[in-house]
Amino acid sequence: MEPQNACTIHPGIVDFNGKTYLFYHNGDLPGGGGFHRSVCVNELQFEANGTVKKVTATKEGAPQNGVLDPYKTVEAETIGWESGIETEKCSDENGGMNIFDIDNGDYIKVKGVDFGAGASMFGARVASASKGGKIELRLGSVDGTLIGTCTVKNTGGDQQWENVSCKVDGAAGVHDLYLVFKGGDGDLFNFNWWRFRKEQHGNPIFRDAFTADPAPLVVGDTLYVYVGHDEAEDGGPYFNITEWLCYSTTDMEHWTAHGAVLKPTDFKWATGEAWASQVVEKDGQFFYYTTAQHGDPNCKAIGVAVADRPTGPFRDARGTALIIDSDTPNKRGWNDIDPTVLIDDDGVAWLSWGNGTCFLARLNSNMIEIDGEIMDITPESYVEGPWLHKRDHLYYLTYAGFSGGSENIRYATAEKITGPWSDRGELTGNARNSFTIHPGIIEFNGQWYLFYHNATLTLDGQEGATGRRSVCVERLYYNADGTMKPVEQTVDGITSGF
Ligand SMILES: [Ca+2]
Ligand SMILES: [Ca+2]
Ligand SMILES: [Ca+2]
Repeated sequence: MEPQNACTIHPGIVDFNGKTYLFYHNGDLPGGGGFHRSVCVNELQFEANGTVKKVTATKEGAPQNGVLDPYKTVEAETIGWESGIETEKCSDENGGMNIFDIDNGDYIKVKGVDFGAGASMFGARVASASKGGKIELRLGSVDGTLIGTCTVKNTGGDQQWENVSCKVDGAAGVHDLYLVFKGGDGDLFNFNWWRFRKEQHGNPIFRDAFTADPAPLVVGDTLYVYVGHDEAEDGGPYFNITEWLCYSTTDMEHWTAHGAVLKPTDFKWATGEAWASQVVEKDGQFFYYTTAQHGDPNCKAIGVAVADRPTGPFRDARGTALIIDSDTPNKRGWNDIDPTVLIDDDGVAWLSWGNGTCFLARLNSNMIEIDGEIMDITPESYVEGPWLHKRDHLYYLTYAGFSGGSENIRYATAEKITGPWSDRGELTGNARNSFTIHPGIIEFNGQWYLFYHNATLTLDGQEGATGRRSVCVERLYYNADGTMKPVEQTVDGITSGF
């Protein structure tokens, strides 16, 4: 490369996305030169003999290498070109930097944004100590096609962050996106991040089958949800659940059905009844803790199956049930149901389960034996369906309680998993059209979710019912003291808001 108009030059060379790049500096920014330098990049190419071709420094820089995914959170400080804005350190959680000095007419250009089949919403994380303003979303140029306008109001401070959103129409395929800021005089607002949302159908999330008792599991970049397959017929028994199904997603928008991954009859001691269950991962193996009907003795029982992959094939890990009725003090024939497992930060796994009584026991490190005594940790208004999770240092026991003639979701928290547990009241109200409800709580890509079921789906002319349920999901938020904010069961699910 020829000398640039700064008093030094400095190479930095790297391979990225199949190309090689030369970083250097020049003095081309307005006011630059001498020791006021600015970093540049051009592509580096090689001769057949391995020597490097001479690089011509260009104003255009290196061509775009890939497209930008607008459906993942994009930092507002992700910039292809800008006019009038500056960056500063952001005080928001995981905020990195934020954009400030946003005046009327300033803009950010982001090149090569791949909207795919189409976007339906735009959301942004903003703060404003003034009257706020608007973010115009335009394609191709600063006055190009307007696909949406997002309004920002005063948030009570220039580091008081809130989410705002707007509907979007007409964005599909790859475009240069312009975020154009409009408003009155002076600083309008600060801007941390943004993302778009695809078209979605909301709740229930699975529409190819009736599904119940959701149990989410994150493995790498994929979220799996294990469910019971509801197949009750009108006039028949309330419940007819003969297998467990699995679905997966990487974006919470597109779900892949994996079909049946386990049946009660895969346990030679079981006769049927694929009731509530949970899968956890330990050392690359996947353990499926299930409820099933035991043959002899005739009772509900907890089994455990194991697989090398989250989608199976799962096989009985013991050859016998893990828990049968006589293992617990109240021998009612059907109270040993609904297992949940939490693997604690110290690697110790805990199993909780039960109808009417909530039991807790340590699992052996092999994950298929109870280690020590079975404790009773029954919380307030407990019915069944416990779900254990941990966030920071707090344990959460979320479960189906009872209110107004059917189940709701309640929870308790504790500093130690063995208790004492503090009652935290209702998390949700009753499920629509379903006597039962069942929580499944997980964090995925930085967002917490509550999975549950109702019975609002009509499929192949069959309406939802007690034995024809359907799995739904809502976003879950915490208060500063670690308690969970009450969750409203919605039709839109996670398709609206950000
Ligand atoms: Ca400005
Ligand atoms: Ca940011
Ligand atoms: Ca029992």
